[in-house]
Amino acid sequence: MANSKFEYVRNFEQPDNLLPNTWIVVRIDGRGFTKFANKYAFEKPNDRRALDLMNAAARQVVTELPDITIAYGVSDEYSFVFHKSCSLFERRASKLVSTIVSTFTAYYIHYWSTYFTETPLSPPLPSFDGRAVCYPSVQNLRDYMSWRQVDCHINNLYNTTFWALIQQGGMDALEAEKMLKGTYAADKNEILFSKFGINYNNEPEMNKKGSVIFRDYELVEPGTHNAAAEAENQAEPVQPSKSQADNERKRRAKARIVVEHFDIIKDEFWDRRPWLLSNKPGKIPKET
Ligand SMILES: Nc1nc2c(ncn2[C@@H]2O[C@H](COP(=O)(O)OP(=O)(O)OP(=O)(O)O)[C@@H](O)[C@H]2O)c(=O)[nH]1
Ligand SMILES: [Mg+2]
Repeated sequence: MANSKFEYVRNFEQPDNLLPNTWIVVRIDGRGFTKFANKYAFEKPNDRRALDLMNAAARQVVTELPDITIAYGVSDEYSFVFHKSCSLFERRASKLVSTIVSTFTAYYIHYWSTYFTETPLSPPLPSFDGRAVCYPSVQNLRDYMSWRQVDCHINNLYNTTFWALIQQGGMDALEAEKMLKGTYAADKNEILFSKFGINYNNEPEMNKKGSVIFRDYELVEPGTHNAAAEAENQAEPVQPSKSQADNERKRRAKARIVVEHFDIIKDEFWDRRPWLLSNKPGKIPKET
């Protein structure tokens, strides 16, 4: 290959590798979505169309990147988890983050008119930032996911009460804020019930729990698999044989990618779905 005197600039490209043998989480977040939500008159505190649109875009990201084992989203954010044994893009942070952000944003704009049928998008168009974080253990990864879901719960309970005080209680934002200052979850539940007859438990699951996306296989009996320990004991990615890799790719491609609103904090969710941590596709459920 011919060298040129310009080629030295290549040396300015520095590595940004992510630590091997760790779970990589890429979290994207809508830029300036407080303003964006106002511009398109999103319903407060939860706009069904906006959340469905986030889920539709995230589902496409999971479809196009089979190394993603699970994704979790709430409000204007989505976390995509790459299995610790994935060698995708040589685990370079900038490549990984830019791929996720651009794929997600492209689909968000593509699907906009499906969910917002009356209001076409106009500049400034929606955009997202992204970051990649490595988590060394299954416990760290599970705690990360739990952190996001607890955050969803705390914010949603607060926002539901806040907006009830305003929309149904006739308060202004300052009065509502003052009323909620220093209150606990039980107090907010009580305000919702006694003042507005709202039982928080009956609020939509998507608002209370956020959304989780994964490939769906046949559930296993809890206690029959130990995917977490197996993943933990793996020192480096096990390279499957070519035929094994082909087989896994085909099964993954066949799997249905589902959007659910499950509790991902409890063990049960993970125990019944060992493929999330083992990265080995499970059994495709029989057609019903
Ligand atoms: N009304 C309404 N607003 C939403 C909904 N989902 C997200 N948002 C808005 O999006 C914001 C997301 O929070 P942030 O990401 O912290 O705020 P941001 O304005 O996007 O700021 P940056 O992320 O720092 O750019 C919320 O505060 C809401 O204002 C929704 O369903 N309805
Ligand atoms: Mg944001």
